[in-house]
Amino acid sequence: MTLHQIPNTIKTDSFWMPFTANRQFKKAPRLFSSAEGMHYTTVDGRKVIDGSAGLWCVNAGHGRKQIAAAVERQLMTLDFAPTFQMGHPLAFDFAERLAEIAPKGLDRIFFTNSGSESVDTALKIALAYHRVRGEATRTKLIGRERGYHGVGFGGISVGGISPNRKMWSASMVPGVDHLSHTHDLQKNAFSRGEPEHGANLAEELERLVTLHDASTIAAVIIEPIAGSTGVLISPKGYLKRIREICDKHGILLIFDEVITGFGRTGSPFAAQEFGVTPDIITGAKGLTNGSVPMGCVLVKKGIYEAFMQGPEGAIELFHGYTYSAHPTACAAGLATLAIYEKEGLLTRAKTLARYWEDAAHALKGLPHVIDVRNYGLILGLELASIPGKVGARAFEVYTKCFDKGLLIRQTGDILALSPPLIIERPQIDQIFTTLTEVLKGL
Ligand code: PXG
Repeated sequence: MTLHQIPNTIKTDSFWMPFTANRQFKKAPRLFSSAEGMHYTTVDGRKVIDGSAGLWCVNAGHGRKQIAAAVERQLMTLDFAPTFQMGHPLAFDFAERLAEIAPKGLDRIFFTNSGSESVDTALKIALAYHRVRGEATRTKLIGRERGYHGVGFGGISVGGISPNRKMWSASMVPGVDHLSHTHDLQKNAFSRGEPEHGANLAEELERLVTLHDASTIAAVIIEPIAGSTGVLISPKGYLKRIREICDKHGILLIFDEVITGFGRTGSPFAAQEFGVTPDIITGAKGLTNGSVPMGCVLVKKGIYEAFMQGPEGAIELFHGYTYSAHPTACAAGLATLAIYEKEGLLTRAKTLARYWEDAAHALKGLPHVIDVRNYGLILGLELASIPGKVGARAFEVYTKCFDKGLLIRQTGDILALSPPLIIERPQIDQIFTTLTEVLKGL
């Protein structure tokens, strides 16, 4: 088989691929057939180093036998159990274990099946929380430009990426406003870690409070590091100031940690890394090492308690999914947490961050590179766009990297890297050697 050729037994017509240029892809499909550790293997037998942990989710690396064994065991023992007015022990065990690694106080856990569901769940909990406390006028939600919060109606409404919104602009959740994004290449290009400039943008929240009145605002949702939009790291002091303004006005703060959770920044959650505790955290992805779909919403105990009021026999929150705390997902999640703990993966990014950073910033000066930004084991690499062809240059880098055995992510003219947290230094070198070769050859 030639490069990219797929067995002619595979027909590509029926699968409508998500967030993909379907026609272009199907002309030259890129297909993986197996994965182990830091590597994928393509259907034509090539080894590809995983520079993106799948889609920011395979934090403990691929093919973890302990997770597979736990899933198999669970499927053979209890394949499904309802969690509506019923339960199974693993759901409770898993929630307790998560509460142990969560920021202090966020020890009530709601389970979902994806990041998008976690976001919509968090927004619904925030709105309902104010209502059960008798502040039913707090109905507005504040998101951010360039924010990504999944693809549910709640998530796209608070999100700030135009193509994800425009088709549905008349169907958005009402009462949403947005803060500005914090991306400022003029002031912050080639920052190492948190950028110096931009904390003042948090004051926009005060402006929105003045405009709408605090009594109308339920919650603010923010990614501590925005991933999908192209790795925007919050400026120094920004998150802390947002927290202060929320506290001052009784507004709930939600951190969307779907990508920053589970060790990506060097702490279990970005909230701990940046020393700012939100009221609610959304998670998914690394929760099960990407092995079984699952999401979680970590909620402050006080918020949970606010719901535990009325008659004891009354359902407190009319929300949940058939597969909330699915036994197989819980088994995968518990095995994942055990690996994270045994191998120190929730803090390992901290020990590699400096090496990663130095390797990344050596890309400065290569053709078309207009920014390198990094935190923990995350890299954003921004290229100058070809006039009139936004995204074309980065897509070329993306495909050339793939041809040279490196998987990364691309959005617009930004490339994002977020390797499994098990990565070793020689593999970091390999990733940056490949990137350098590709950039030099543009
Ligand atoms: N919130 C955040 C912050 C995310 O990054 C979601 C919510 C939605 O999660 P689900 O599980 O519903 O997809 C995400 C998802 C990329 C990439 O390459 C990022 C995501 C998904 C796919 C690709 O940056 N993030």
